[in-house]
Amino acid sequence: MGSRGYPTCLIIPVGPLHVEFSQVVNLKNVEKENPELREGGRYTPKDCKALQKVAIIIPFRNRDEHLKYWLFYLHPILQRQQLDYGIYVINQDGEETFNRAKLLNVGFTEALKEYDYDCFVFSDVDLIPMDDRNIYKCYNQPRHLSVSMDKFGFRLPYNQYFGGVSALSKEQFQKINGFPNNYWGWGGEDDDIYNRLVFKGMGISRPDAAIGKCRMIRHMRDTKNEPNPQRFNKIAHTKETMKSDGLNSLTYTVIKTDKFQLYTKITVDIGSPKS
Ligand code: UDH
Ligand code: NGS
Repeated sequence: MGSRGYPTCLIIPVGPLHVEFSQVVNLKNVEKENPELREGGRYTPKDCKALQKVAIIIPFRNRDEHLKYWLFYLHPILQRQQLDYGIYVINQDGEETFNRAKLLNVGFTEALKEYDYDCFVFSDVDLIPMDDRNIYKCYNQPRHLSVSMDKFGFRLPYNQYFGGVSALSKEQFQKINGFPNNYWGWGGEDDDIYNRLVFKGMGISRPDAAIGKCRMIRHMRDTKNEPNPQRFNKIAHTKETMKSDGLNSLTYTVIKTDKFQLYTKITVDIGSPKS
């Protein structure tokens, strides 16, 4: 992309956005409303130099209705933010217990095979920002973006909370050996990531509570994502386990890659708790 010589892109935000989930989203319409997207959900600003090259990684299984809302709301926001971005939905194959953090490691690795991304935004499929000044980019310190969620009364549930939506540069991610691979089921993996950042001497950067407002699409608990009974014991040992559990121990098999107009879907076999 010959962006050299172009001026840095100027962001003109809207500010607070109206977000609701009453209307059904039709993806054909979303495609029409976002004509500048390239195959796989890629966008590059035309006449200016993007601030950053951002891969957005979404851990996924069986949440197509949520994904439609996410694509409907996020594509226009990300384009207004003038990011050179790509959307990667990492779909866990099979019926084994869900593993959010391992899927995120896969997303990081696979996205880098496609393009020289310098920033990675990890987002749950059911979280929509309510203000486009919450920029989906990386900062000097790892960024927590979903700081003010409706379900927590628009505040942090606890100070160390790092779940929902976060952004790490390639260097920040590699410094912590990526995310843990062995949190199967719900809970704790985001606390483990927080621990990793702290043990590597980093701090968390956050937008203020007004700009960080976001809505979660209400839903029932998923099957095969029950609370992990080992999570408390595991987060007590991050300091030792992070050396050998992460990017340096990641194994998986890509089953299928679909390049849609609005996103890239990578279906992956990540094994099971026993393997
Ligand atoms: N995810 C899936 N499929 C699953 C499980 C998780 O796509 O079967 C992804 C999805 O991106 C989701 C994220 O992983 O947003 C995190 O899932 P989670 O179950 O940890 O978190 P969430 O906040 O639900 O979505 C928490 C339990 C909800 C119980 C609600 C009872 N009213
Ligand atoms: C903590 C979990 C986190 C989780 C957070 C919010 O207790 O993984 O709650 O959960 N940590 C442990 O269980 C050790 S939520 O209210 O969104 O379901 O992200």
